[in-house]
Amino acid sequence: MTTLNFRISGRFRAWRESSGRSTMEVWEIEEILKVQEQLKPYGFCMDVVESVNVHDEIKTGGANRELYIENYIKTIRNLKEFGVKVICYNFMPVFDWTRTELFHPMKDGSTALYYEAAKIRDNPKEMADYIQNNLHGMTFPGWEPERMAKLDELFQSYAEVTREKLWENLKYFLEKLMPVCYECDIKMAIHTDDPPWDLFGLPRLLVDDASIGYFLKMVDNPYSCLTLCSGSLGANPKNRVADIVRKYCDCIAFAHIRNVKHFSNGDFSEASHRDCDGDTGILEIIKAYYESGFTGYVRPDHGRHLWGEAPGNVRPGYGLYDRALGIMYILGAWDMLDRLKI
Ligand SMILES: [Mn+2]
Repeated sequence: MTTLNFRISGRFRAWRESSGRSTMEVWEIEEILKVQEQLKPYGFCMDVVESVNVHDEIKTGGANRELYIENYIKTIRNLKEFGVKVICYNFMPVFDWTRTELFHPMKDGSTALYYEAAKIRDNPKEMADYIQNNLHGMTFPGWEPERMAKLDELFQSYAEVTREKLWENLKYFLEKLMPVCYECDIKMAIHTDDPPWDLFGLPRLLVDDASIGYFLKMVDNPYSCLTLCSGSLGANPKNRVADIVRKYCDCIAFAHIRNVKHFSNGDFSEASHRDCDGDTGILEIIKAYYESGFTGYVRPDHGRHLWGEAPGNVRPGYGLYDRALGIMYILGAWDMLDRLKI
């Protein structure tokens, strides 16, 4: 029987955010220890850590990048002490994941994250303010208030960063990390860009089959892997996510499984994990992982806000119930594939 590993990476991320410290600093042993103690009673391990964020100085190739790369390396070494095997990160300029509405009403009475294409053509500040105001004191990696307060400066620092330059800076960063990753036996798993297209004139790199192929060739090392997010790639209806899974399965260290629904005007909404509720092809994706013999880590990604989850009491996209339903949906499909196996 093929094994599907679920891990509680989201919990660790939530802790980092609530700690109120900048994600750009070194993650110190004492801090990580506190998380481990929090996880132990539940029987969870820390194989996967999400959102060890990459400083903008590294992405832009700024004057202080060596310092931040050094910090990153120290964090990798510290995480190694706790048995971490995979670090999920992203290389998106300025904004992390981007949505225009955090609690969009759905037909079934729930709410979900929503992307309205027309709004993205406007001022990025408006969107950033909207996100900040609707987090109700919660923070997200990549949306730290101290970063967003300096949005003009941030955009300025990316002014000269072309797509080619951004690829170069990613390569530089990874090549510095690879010997440490080998030594620590920790894989760097880049999250695909969300959504997978340029935003506000900022280039985005991991957006489709071809760019993923380019990335894997650029730093051809078993410790440079993918966090393949079906929801982020699936936001572009042209991306056939199940085919991408089959093609690059050996390089996927961490799978995010999530569903999105497209609209003809370019908008998209997040949806339940159930295949027919969206357009991502969740069952085909699970089948692709199964048939490729995937043994990496997987988690349901974002979910709807259900049963009283509302602004102020839930981290947008990270409701408890729908992600639990997502786990059972994925396991149900996986178990059925196992059952049908000849
Ligand atoms: Mn994801």
